[in-house]
Amino acid sequence: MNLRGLLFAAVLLTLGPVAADAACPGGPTTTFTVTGQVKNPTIFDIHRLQQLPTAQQNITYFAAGAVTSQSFTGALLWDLLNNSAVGGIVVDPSIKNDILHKIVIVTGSDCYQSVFGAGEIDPFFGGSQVMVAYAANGQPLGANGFARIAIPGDKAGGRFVSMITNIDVEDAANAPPKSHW
Ligand SMILES: Nc1nc2c(c(=O)[nH]1)N[C@H]1C(S)=C(S)[C@@H](COP(=O)(O)O)O[C@H]1N2
Ligand SMILES: [Mo]
Repeated sequence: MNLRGLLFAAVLLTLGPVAADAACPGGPTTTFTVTGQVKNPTIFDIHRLQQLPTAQQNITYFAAGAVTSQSFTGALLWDLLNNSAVGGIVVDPSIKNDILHKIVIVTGSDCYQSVFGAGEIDPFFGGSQVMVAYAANGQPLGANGFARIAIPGDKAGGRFVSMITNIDVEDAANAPPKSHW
C-alpha cells in the first residue's frame, strides 16, 4: 500500500467507529418515523400513538435469563400502519398477494433491530398481535423510550425493540432469492 492508501485506511479506521456511534447514540426517544413503502411517511409522538385503537396485553417473557411479566398498553403495529395518517402499506394490485412481499423493519436509537413480515401481522393472514407499546403496568416506558415493541406469545424479549426511532416498510424484491450458491 502506498502512502495515500495508508493515510486513507488510517482515516477510515479513525472515522468508522465514530460515524457508527453517531448514528446509534441509544437513549430514550420521544418520536419515531414511519418510512418506506407506506402511503404517507409520518412522525409519531406519544399523542399520535394514543389516538390509535388501544391494545392491552399481559405478557410474560424471558429477559436476560429472568422471567418478567408486564401489562403492556399500546397500539397494534398493523393498526399503526393502516391508520388514517400513514394510510397503509403501498401494494401493487397486479402482483398476487403483494402484501406478503413486505417487510417491516423496526429500529431502536441504539440501532438494535427486528423485522416482521407484513403477512405475519396482517389480520387476514398471520394476525399476530405485535404491539407498539407506550406503557407498561400503566407507567410510561422511561429508559426504554416512549415506545417499544411487545408481542404476546414470544418466549424471550429479543423482538421487543425498545427506544423505537424508525419503522420502515420494504419489499423482499429488493433482496431477491439467489439463483445459485
Ligand atoms: N433498542 C433495544 N431494544 C431491545 C434490546 C436492545 O439491546 N436495544 N434488547 C432486547 C432484548 S435481547 C431483550 S431480552 C429485551 C429486554 O426487555 P426488558 O427491557 O423488558 O427487560 O429488550 C429487547 N429490546
Ligand atoms: Mo435478551
